[in-house]
Amino acid sequence: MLIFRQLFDPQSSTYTYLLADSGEAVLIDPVFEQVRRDAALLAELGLKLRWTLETHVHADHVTGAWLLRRRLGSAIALGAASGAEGADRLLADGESVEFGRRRLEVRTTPGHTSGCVTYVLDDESKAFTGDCLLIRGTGRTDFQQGDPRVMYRSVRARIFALPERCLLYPAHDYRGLTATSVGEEKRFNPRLGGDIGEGDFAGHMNNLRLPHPKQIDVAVPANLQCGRPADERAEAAEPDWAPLTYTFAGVWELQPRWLEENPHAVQVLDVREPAEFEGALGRIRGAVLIPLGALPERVAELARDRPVVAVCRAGSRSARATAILQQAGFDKVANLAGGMLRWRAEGHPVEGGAA
Ligand SMILES: N[C@@H](CCC(=O)N[C@@H](CS)C(=O)NCC(=O)O)C(=O)O
Ligand SMILES: [Fe+2]
Repeated sequence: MLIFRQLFDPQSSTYTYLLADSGEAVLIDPVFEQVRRDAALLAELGLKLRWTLETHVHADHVTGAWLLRRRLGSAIALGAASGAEGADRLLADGESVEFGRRRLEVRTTPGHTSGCVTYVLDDESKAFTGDCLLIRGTGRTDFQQGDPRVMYRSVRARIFALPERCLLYPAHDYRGLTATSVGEEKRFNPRLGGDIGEGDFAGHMNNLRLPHPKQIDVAVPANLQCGRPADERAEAAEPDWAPLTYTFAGVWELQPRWLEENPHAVQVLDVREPAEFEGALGRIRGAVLIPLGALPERVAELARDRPVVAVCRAGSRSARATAILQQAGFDKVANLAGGMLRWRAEGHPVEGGAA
């Protein structure tokens, strides 16, 4: 069964798409700053990332392709006309990229840039149009060899040639719209739908007068290297004080076993109510009790120079505690995965509690 997710980067209004089948995934247009999030989702869904696919060399954000390859071993592919270096595969018109039992077909759709491609799912139920066709709009054509007449022909001959029911997913939307269809855009696209001709479209596009993307001077050179930063150390530092897991929910988690083996490396913060702390589940030796409701007022009781591991009954309240601590400026914070329930179930030592 096809797995499909639409992910959003609020900074650049970029959509990243996850498609997967039989345990194998592709990401279309991943964003550098969202690699940690995307890797967490892949791990939670039990997916192996085979490919990162670019619709084009982006001007407004750096792709996550290089960083994902480094972290997860995925291969990088993008259009042959992109001019990018360092890809594992350069895609020509009509070629396919496979994942599980499914595949995406490559259609060259230049116009926003000369190297733009659209990826069409094998059954033509979905297509990923990059910055060629947007929802009731189009990508701009005023830089990176953009050309409105070329874009018009790409849309009309390559995208509008798909079945009307085919859902279209762009690389951006600046109003929060998420998807459209070939039938809808043929009728309602205000720039090139209906009877609008190539000259009309060029007239519209040549008068947009948009400011250049804020990131263009950083993004284009990095993306021409598939997202390899000029300074490789620019990669966001991962916490190294313990083997933490980042969840798609946005929480740093620590496994119970490591805490049992490294009891003096951290301060354990128990955020349950006093009766629970004294109750049947027991508590972790040395844990400091600050009930969650009192934590915002009592953060000063915790040392700022030692990592904090938050714990509660099942891991929910302590997850909230990690967010409160991060807001209060603590940078080494983690949630004890599964809380006291899992700590007990796995037989780790407790103080107090029922035998
Ligand atoms: N304000 C945005 C502008 C982004 C931008 O220009 N996006 C390009 C795609 S790379 C586009 O085609 N935009 C179409 C539009 O803004 O109508 C930024 O600085 O990043
Ligand atoms: Fe773009």
